[in-house]
Amino acid sequence: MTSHIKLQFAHPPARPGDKPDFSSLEIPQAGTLPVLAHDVAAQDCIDHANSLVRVLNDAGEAVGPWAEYLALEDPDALRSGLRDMMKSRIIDMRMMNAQRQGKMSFYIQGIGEEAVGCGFQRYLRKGDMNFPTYRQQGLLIAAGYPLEKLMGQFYSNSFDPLLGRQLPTLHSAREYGYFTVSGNLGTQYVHAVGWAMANALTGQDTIAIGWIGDGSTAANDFHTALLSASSYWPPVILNVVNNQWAISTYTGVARGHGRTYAARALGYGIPAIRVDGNDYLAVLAASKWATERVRQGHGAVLIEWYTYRVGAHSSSDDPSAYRPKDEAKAWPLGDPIERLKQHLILIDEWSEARHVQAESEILAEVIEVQKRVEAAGTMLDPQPIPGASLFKGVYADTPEHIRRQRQEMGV
Ligand SMILES: Cc1ncc(C[n+]2csc(CCOP(=O)(O)OP(=O)(O)O)c2C)c(N)n1
Repeated sequence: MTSHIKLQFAHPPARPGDKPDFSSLEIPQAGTLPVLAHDVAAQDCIDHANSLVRVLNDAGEAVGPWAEYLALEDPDALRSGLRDMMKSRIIDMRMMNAQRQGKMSFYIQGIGEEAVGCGFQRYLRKGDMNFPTYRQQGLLIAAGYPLEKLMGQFYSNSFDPLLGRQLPTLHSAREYGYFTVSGNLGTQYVHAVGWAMANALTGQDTIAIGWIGDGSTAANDFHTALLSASSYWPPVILNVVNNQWAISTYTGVARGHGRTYAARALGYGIPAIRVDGNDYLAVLAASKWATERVRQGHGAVLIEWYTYRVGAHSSSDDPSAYRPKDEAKAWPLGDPIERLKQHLILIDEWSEARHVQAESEILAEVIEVQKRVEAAGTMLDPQPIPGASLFKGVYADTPEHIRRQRQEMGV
């Protein structure tokens, strides 16, 4: 007897040795989708969840209704966005090198995805809370988080606010709206929804922002959070950063036969839009719209950021084992820094010379902080944090048995 039943397996369009192939992606023209009402219902988001909100066209012009809605007149705001993204990339490059030199154990970079975190941060207010993954460091950089603390966390030395108790890049910065990063994928979503519900119940007007990668949408927490957000309508923005890969697992596995991650939210009755995550202006426009919606009390919203993970998943990963070497260069939505730079040059607010100068200023700043932070200890030159730190920040009131253990340790 022959069975006609066969399982299907999602495969990326190209593997190592093949020519990168993005020909099956549907990339719409910039400026075609209308801006949605803040109280839009899920059933009226079908186009926005299946297409792509884009503002910058191939020539670098800002076009269409979302550009008008953004109405960004201050070029300084765009220049500082460009600098945030450049700083994020420079930090990534220097930290990856430091990891390769054996100065730190591990590093996770966000190269190619800088626009998402750096842009989104612009519309947050004090008291709002991100529940980020390890790849949203751009939120902290754009929030002006002190570089000493950021880098101290990687080196786990006395500059580290967490005193070496977390893996590098799993920051915790409550006062900067950055909830402690959990290494367990997906938890961010349930925490964000729960935090948003608690704040709504206690009459506060701050909002929560959950972050998840495309691969992690396969975790139960994604669905649990969407159901709660759908039932209780808390002030939460749920972000899916679709960067095409979950380590070596192609995005098609987590997506299944669904069309987009944004469309998945519509089934829960949650409005959703899909956005060109390499277009800094589209990121700003979508972030402005989503934060306004949620602050006005219209309930949860999901944004899928469509982007590409240029670097390796982490310092422990080798992407040449599972994807073509030059796939990142072929990504049809380009590089977020190059695209914003091109736009600013086009509107006479930037130049190649200013770009080179900004790069060297940012590099000098990062090197200066890095040197100071490294002087407090690296894995090549360990300077252990005093043992008493073990007992800090754990209990508000130290229980008797812990107090005794501390006494026994003599710290
Ligand atoms: C619950 C859980 N399962 C598995 C892992 C191991 N793991 C770490 S990162 C990763 C891939 C995540 O990919 P994605 O969600 O797409 O985010 P990206 O790293 O691409 O930003 C996996 C499977 C984990 N940390 N937690």
